[in-house]
Amino acid sequence: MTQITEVAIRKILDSRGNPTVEVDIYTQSGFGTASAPSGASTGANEVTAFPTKGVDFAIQNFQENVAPKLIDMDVIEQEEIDSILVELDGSDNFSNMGGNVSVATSLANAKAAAFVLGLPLYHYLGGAFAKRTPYPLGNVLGGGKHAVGGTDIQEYSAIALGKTAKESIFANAQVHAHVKKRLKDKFPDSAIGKGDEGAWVAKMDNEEALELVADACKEVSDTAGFSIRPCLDIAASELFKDGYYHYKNGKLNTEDQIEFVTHLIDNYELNLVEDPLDQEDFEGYSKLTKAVGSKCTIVGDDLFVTDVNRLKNGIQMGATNAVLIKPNQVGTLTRTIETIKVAHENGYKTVVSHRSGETTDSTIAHLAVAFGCHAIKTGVVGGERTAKLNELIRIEEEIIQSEG
Ligand code: 2PG
Ligand code: MG
Repeated sequence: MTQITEVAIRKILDSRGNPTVEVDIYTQSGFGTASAPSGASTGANEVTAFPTKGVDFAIQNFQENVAPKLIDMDVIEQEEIDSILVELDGSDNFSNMGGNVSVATSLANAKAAAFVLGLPLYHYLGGAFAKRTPYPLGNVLGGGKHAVGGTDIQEYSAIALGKTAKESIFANAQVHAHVKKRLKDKFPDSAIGKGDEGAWVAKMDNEEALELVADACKEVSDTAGFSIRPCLDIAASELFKDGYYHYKNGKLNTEDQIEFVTHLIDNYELNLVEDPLDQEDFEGYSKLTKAVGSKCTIVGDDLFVTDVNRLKNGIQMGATNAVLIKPNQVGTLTRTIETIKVAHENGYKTVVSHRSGETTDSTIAHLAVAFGCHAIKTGVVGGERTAKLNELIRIEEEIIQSEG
């Protein structure tokens, strides 16, 4: 009853209008469907999302060479399914099959297994003790590769530290609305746009933007009665070239960049900073984390690309105190879980994350609860973002009801 009877794949749109894939896994007693997102500021060490011949080629390859091999395999054996995917790809970075094809298959398989067992995915993966919901982290203002004409820094976010995920999710939405109001007041005659993830975009200096977001967080926090703190994803690898971090108003060497980030953390009481330095600068990360790690969560995204070996190296060097988790950076659920486990065993926080090009797939909400992750980064508004947040609200409701 838990054997795979049929596998389907289709091309669907992501939120940027680019093609991505959705995979269905069927058994006699249930099925699972999952789709894959895509990044714009991708890390150099991520697996390849699609083979160079494109999405249509990837679909044909899957239908001819992968799907038939999955028939009769057992959906309960997630590790076996994932290792077959790695084996069938045959490269070291999913460049033949495409990491997006693999991750959609891997997640669809887990969802089929959960369905067959009659459990929600978070419960199937995390067991009876998976009861903690993550803090929502969502960007409210931005630029970089996600928006034309915005700040150099990619994401200015809010993390609401409410008692429930639900109140925190609504608080982040309020911050988003307050930021809009402040932008309208500040630039009454300018058009104000939105970036790929629904964050506001305005032509602003990096620090001026942070001040505005920090003020909006404080204002909402004062009425909400719990802490809401500003955060950044600097996506510094996108700024780094020939030994310098290039901003519109000048360039900084590594020491200056560390000083700049430390100043931002101290001055604006940042709760979390992601990718403050270039993706290969483990040493720079160690220096920064040594200086500010006790008061701020320093997250590696492009630095680790959810890869367990890069994370182990980072842990050894004291590079950060947290890791961003994006399943499509590594291509399988098994690899994703391995990285989360190593992080937690070493006292690192985990932040499960969306990509800038998303679908309405809400699997990451389940992963964040299943593995007791510290936070979930999903943006604040927009259908493909709220799909995940609303799923988290449903999961939390179910957990509260089950606790009576
Ligand atoms: C990031 C992500 C998501 P992208 O840098 O963390 O916000 O962006 O998906 O473009 O890599
Ligand atoms: Mg990032």
